[in-house]
This record gives sequence, C-alpha cells and structure tokens, in this order.
Amino acid sequence: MLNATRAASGTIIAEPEPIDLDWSATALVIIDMQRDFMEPGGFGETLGNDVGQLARAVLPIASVLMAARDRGMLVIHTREGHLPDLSDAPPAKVARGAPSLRIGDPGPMGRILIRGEAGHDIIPELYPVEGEIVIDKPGKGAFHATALGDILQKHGIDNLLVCGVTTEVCVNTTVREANDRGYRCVVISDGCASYFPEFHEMGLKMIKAQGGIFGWVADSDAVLEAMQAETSNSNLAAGASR
Ligand code: C5J
Repeated sequence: MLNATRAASGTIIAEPEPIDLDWSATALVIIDMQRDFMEPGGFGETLGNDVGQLARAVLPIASVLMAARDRGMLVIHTREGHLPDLSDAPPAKVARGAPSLRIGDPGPMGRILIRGEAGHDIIPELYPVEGEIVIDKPGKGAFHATALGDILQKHGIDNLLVCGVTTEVCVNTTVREANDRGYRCVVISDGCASYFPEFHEMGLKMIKAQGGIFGWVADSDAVLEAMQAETSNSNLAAGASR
C-alpha cells in the first residue's frame, strides 16, 4: 500500500538516507532481464544456477517500469551478449568456469549469450516499447564499450534508478561505473535478484554502506511513493499557476 505522506516532496525514502531527486533528470535503467539469465536452458542455467531465484524481481520491476512509462521518464534496458563471431568476447570470459554450454554454443534458446538469438532477448513481461533504449553490452558493466554515457548526457540525466539481474554482478558493476562517472544511483532492492540470495543481500549492503559509498537502496514501493508524490505536487503547482 503506497503512503504518499511519507514521500511528500518526491523524496525517495532510501538507505542510508532519503534522497531528493530532480525527476526530470532521472532515468530508469533495467539491467539484463534476458531469457538467457531468467529461463531454463540459458547462460545462467548452463553455469549451474537455479534460474527460479531471479523471478522475484519481475513484478517489482514491472510496477516501476509502468510508472516510469506513465510519466514519460527515460527508460533504458540493457542486454549482456556478444557478436555472432565472438570478436567482442574476451577469450578469458568464454573459457571461464565449467559450464555445460559455453558462450556461443547452440542451446535450446539459440546460441548462448549471442545477440539476435531468442535467449539473448528481454523477457516478455518487461519487453521494451517503442522509444525505449536498448543497450547491448559485451561486459558486466553497462558503460563499458557502449554508448550509455553519451546517451545519458544527451538526455541531461544525473540520476539513475537501477534494477535487474544479477545484484552482485551486472547491477553492482554498472552502479560502480555510474558512481565513478558522477551519477546518483538508487538501486531498487526488490527489483534486483541473484542466483545466490546471500549475494543479493551483500550486494545491496555494499552499495549503501559507508554513507552510501556507491549509491542508495530503496524498495519499489518507496520509489513508487516518491514518483506519485512528485506527480501530485507537479499537478498541484500546474493547477495553482492557471
Ligand atoms: C552475469 C549479469 N551474472 N547480468 N551477468 O553473468 O549479472
């Protein structure tokens, strides 16, 4: 249940402390909600993971995504993956671990973690709509070898609401990259998930520890409350000036 009084000015009730954002300079970044990580037969499962652990993030992300679309916020989806010839895949990444299938091998959803294959695409529940930006990234961080920085700068973005999978890998790496570039990141706790629940918890703690060394953490309800409060304030201000 949302409580608009708790976030009367559009401030997000976050940890380690509330954060007041300029919402016109805020984007929603959804990290790697791809079939390859979320569904059986993809990259995540070939590494030996229980992909069912990630499903809990879908509904919270969907609710924030809907609110972001309603208010015309910049929405960016990312996808981790590689070119079909693997020219952008470091051999050290392809060779790592002992997966049942390696990056580029044929699997039930097409070649594992390869752009254009069914497994590489975003899950239907969160599929991008026209106008939303999709960043294809070869690394764990969304800034490495992509145009994300230029796109954010072009749109005048200073703040990022970040969610997706997995908390301790691509979400954490992206938040650290963004923090070093001067962005304020609010990580949506229930909009992230890991194959390892304890890594999810620690991944969030690492972000908000030491006074928010990499960013802020808030749940989806707190983000929605703040969005709703800010919209009400804007509508009131528009009404008063008529
Ligand atoms: C991983 C990701 N875990 N999106 N990728 O390899 O977190």
